[in-house]
Amino acid sequence: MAVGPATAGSGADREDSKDAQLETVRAHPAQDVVTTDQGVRIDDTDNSLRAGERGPTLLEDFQAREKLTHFDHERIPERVVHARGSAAYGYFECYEPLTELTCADFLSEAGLRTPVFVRFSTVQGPRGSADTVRDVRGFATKFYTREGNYDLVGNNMPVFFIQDAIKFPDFVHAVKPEPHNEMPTGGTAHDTFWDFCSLQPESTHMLMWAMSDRAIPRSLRMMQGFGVHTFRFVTAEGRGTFVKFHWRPKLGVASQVWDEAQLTAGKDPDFHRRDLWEAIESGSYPEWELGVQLVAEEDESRFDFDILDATKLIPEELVPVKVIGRMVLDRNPENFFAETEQAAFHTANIVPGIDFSNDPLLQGRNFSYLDTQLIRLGGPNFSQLPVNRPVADVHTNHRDGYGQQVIHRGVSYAPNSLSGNNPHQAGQERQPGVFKHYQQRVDGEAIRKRSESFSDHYSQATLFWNSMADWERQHIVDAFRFELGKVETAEIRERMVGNLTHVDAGLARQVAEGLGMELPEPGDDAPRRGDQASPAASPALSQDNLLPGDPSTRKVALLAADGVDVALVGDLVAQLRERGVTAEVVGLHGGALSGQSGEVSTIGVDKALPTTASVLYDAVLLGGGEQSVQAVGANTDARRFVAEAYRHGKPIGALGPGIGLLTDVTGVTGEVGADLNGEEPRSQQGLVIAASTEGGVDGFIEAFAAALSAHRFFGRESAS
Ligand code: HDE
Repeated sequence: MAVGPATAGSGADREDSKDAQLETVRAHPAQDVVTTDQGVRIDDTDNSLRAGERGPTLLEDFQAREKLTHFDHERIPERVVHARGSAAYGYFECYEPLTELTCADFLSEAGLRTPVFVRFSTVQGPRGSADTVRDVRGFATKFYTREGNYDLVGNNMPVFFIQDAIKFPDFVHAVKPEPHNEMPTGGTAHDTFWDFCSLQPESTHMLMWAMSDRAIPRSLRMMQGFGVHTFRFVTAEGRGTFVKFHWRPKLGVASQVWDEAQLTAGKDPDFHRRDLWEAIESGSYPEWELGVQLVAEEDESRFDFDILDATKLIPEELVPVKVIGRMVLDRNPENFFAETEQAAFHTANIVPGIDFSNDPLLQGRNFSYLDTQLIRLGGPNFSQLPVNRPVADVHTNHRDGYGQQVIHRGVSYAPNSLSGNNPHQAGQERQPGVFKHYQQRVDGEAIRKRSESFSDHYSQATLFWNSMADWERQHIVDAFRFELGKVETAEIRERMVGNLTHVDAGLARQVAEGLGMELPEPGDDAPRRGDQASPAASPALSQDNLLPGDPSTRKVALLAADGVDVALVGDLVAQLRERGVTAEVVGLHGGALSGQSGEVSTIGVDKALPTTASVLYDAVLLGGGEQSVQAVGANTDARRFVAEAYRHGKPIGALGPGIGLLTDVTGVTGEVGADLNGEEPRSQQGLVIAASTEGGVDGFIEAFAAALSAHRFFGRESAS
């Protein structure tokens, strides 16, 4: 327990300091007799104490009462938003001292590692909802620094739906399931959400992100993260610099497609949770780099948007992202409730060297998180829970409250003479390691008014649209059609499409066509600010420019059946695994496959077809020899597996007879199909083929790995 007498300067100095602290409270399975909560060893927890074998249970059965009572109280309220989440521990490593910008200790030394706990979440759905819904993802990081906990509570999108925190209850009431029937679970395709957004045009930029594939990530490991607000770095001398935080995944940014995401929600509602868990268990530790955009205080008004407005981003073309460190997640929690569920993040948990800006959304968040945690975690002592406890020492005069874990000795007021006036205040002078608020002049009328500089709700929505690749635009149009198509009230649909006319006429027209409605006249109430110093397009926003350089941890299903070519399949799997790819043999049945002469082979089935699905993989391989391919081709579920992968734009590799199966199942024609002839290994729109395997499969694997790195091939439709 870190709480105790003052020991100035002590605290964490190792990346595993948090783990060491947690070890002191871990309860390992005991090789002992079961006890009550009071430590009394007991004989039987299966039968309650009865008056006779068939008689009533006795009130004096304290064991049964204790067991049932504890169970009855197991649940706590789930988070009001971001209820569903998954988390992991790891460390942050600083690349270079940033002392010119901030006095934050964890950013002060190259190679310094600080333990972290990161929780990813969806926003709308309850704790038990599916992972792959269309939604924003939370990306909350707790840094257990030597100077106290710093929480960077961000999302996977750089902007937000509203500008002022006072609108948050309205927004959440609108996005949550409808009040009368508690539907839909986990999604935004319903009237109240679109009613609110259509009446609140400041949401338009964020809607563009939410309708893009960013809202259906392939993996939590393949998402960017953003602090969203403008924060401040503060130096030891008190000089401030505005800062925006960016997390960049080493694995690139990748998404599912909408049809796939919906199917995944049924096939594996825990898809993202499992993916994160398995990656860490297998030693493929997810990694992000932390970047910052820096704006000098005197440049605050240099842009044609307000940097205090959380519905705006700073285009990277205007202010480049400077990479300052990396984060690796390398340890799964051991108890979901104790760690992931009880974790409490708070935007106001900052450390010396970091401070707020006047962003009105951030200012409100700084109130809300502690407030909600007081009820969710049952009182004011939740920072003593193991996952939340800082590794820095804690000395306060706060006392008592539910669940107090500390036996405080001595007095609890200041000034005092009985404890030598301890814990004492550091005083007004600037001192290393002591938090001091950034000093800024604040002057103004008390006024409930949005700044004029927040009034442009469309320019950056247009910027986002302009920055998208064709396939991204198509997916955005499809998403609007889906979501608004589910809205029952015609006026809401019309109002929303009317707003979209201010973003882009073509977008609005396509959405209107899909909904079968007339294109509404654009209103004239869409102010755009300034001289448009921002670029017309920002390539940094397109997922096309955020692909990984290699295929590592991508998941490939090699469809195979009895009669398999053992040498070939063994070679394919081995070569893919060498490249860091997770290659799995998906067999028509479990166990092992037989070889070409019917012998029991060494090819074990990783997943039997009935237990898995195409949507759980990034790519498919066909071609384990003639017999195997024939059996796969005769199986309806296997054919569907391939067809779905094709439909979802995934790489499909086919060898020898597998090529016939590929063309047969997908019906691929035209330009793409034409290229599927010939002897040489070749790749066209993610369809990678090799007619012969006699000279080895190296060239084929190379092309297949390149296709995996490219993630998806949406040009297939247009090329066929
Ligand atoms: Fe949150 N948000 N939020 N939020 N938020 C919560 O805090 C809130 C906002 C974010 O894994 C709650 O402990 C207000 C923006 C994440 O435990 C609550 C406003 C961003 C998480 C709350 C916002 C976020 C939360 C619910 C408008 C991205 C999950 C439970 C001003 C920058 C943290 C809790 C975790 C959770 C309030 C807007 C991110 C109610 C008032 C913008 C990642 O306090």
